[in-house]
Amino acid sequence: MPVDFSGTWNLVSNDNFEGYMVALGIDFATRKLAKVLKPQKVIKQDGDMVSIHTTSTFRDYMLQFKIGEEFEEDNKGLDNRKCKSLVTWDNDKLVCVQTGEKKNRGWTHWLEGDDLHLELRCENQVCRQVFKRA
Ligand code: VLP
Repeated sequence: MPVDFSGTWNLVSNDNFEGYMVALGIDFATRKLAKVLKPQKVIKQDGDMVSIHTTSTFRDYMLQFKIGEEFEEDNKGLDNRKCKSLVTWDNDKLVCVQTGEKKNRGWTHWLEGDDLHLELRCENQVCRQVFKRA
């Protein structure tokens, strides 16, 4: 296990979240609400088992998976599209490929100094988020 992402993390920057949400087909009213959120992530990593709980004042999203094992993801409360997701290590980066209706969908987590980084990808849009420990 190269890196441990466990902890509570607060969003401090969010570049092109709007473009990512448009690519996911999130409606205008929801985007207006979502763009001002400062979500918190609670990550628990125990061997190959990982849970990522993203919480906000508007909506929460809970993801649990085993690294290297494909699973069905429902994206409930996000775009609500189902996809097949697979999370693997790429050196010290945790990479998720979300196969489904949307091309090039996925995300990558990594640590840089004390910061947690998250790149969210959908179609031709990339959103970059940075989190600091709570
Ligand atoms: C939907 C797109 C905002 C916007 C409307 C609802 C949950 C990696 C991964 C683990 C994500 C987060 C995806 C956010 C997509 C918003 C509600 C915001 C709070 O995280 O950490 O699931 O994919």
